[in-house]
Amino acid sequence: MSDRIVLEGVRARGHHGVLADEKRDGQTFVVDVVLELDLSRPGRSDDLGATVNYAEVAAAVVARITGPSVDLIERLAELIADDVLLHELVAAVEVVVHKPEAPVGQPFGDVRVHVRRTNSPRAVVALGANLGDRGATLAQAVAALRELPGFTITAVSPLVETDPVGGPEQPPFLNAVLLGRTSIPAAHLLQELHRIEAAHGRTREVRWGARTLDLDLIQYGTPGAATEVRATGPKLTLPHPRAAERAFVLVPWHAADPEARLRVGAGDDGIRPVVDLLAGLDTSGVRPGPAWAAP
Ligand code: PH2
Ligand code: MG
Ligand code: MG
Repeated sequence: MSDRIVLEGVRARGHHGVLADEKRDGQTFVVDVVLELDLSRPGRSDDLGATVNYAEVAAAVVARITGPSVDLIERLAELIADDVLLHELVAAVEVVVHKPEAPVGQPFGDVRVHVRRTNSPRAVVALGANLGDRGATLAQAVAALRELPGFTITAVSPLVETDPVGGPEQPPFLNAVLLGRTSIPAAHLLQELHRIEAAHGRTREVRWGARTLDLDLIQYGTPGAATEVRATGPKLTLPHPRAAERAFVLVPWHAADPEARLRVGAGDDGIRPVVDLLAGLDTSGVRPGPAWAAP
């Protein structure tokens, strides 16, 4: 990604430093921030909502400089990077913190730290089971994802019990949705989900038939952001083509993330709040499920 927003020379007085004098008297800190994000969408739409408002970034930087004292400019840079990465559209951020009045004890021009941090893609995984001890199997699947290197769970929905949708006559499902951040590429993550399914006795026979465990990759990356993966291959379709119609996915997803958004359709303007999609769906087949078993 070569698009970037550069904010340079944000300056304020702060009380950071290892020495007691620095904490008492304060000094000037200067911060540069480079945000890496796709600027072609705001470039086409002229919409501030499709980019990051640099005034808000500057305000966040000043709040950190003037905020609670830390010892190291490394720490200050990390905190600022974390703040900026809360913007989903930002793929990566570079933060430079200068401390031009630092007590270096020698004549010097500037001292600064540079850090670069990336926003790892978010992944949405739907879980389902309608054979065996459904709750225990789903809890084991969550535990397996927690152990998966390169995958960090950020939220797990409550369990819902749901009437089967499609397929042959079959018992009710327990469903849930799990959110995570991951450094695993989408196709590889799908393989890992299949591996976890197989480890729980799952065989792939009747389409939409009963199963001990079903793990579906619903969305990878943030819709509209550089992290988003859209795919229409034979092995991987992203976002999941039927998620927008499935109350057994959207109800628990919304419970885990009320702000969730899903891309619907092939066009560029199909990003919809999950809550709006739910408003048009019959959710009568979805009931509260049991409490999660401790995994
Ligand atoms: N999964 C299906 C088909 N139908 N119905 C419910 N209620 N829950 C599911 O997880 C489910 C389904 C295909 O994976
Ligand atoms: Mg499924
Ligand atoms: Mg599946």
